[in-house]
Amino acid sequence: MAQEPQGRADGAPQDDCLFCKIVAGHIPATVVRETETTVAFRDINPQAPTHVLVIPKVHYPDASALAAAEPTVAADLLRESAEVAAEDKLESYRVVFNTGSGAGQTVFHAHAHVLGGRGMQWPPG
Ligand code: DGP
Repeated sequence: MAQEPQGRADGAPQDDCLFCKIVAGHIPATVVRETETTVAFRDINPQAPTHVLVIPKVHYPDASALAAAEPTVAADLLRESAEVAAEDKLESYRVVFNTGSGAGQTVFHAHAHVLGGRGMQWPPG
């Protein structure tokens, strides 16, 4: 299992963070929405017809760390997830926060996966 990096706790951008580079515009992404605090862009490896990542512009290693440090921005992720679903006209959708490598987290910058456009099973794999 991959070693999880120890993320900084002050929200500052990290030079080695892929999603910080997307926030900065240094790596291209298909951005669907942007607010003062968040960016939403299509996942490079979509698992559903709609698969959008909603990320905070500040850097925290996962959603729990974000919620502890900046709860209003964590709420912004949920609000923007709903906006993404509405824009893609999804009646049902799933919002996922993979937290820790054992749960499938591979990018240690907080993000919500917004998935929809197909039937889904429970429990997830
Ligand atoms: P997670 O496994 O929960 O950490 O999700 C990370 C997601 O990030 C994964 O679904 C693939 C996506 N991803 C990785 N690299 C890129 C990239 O360069 N661009 C975009 N748009 N998505 C990426």
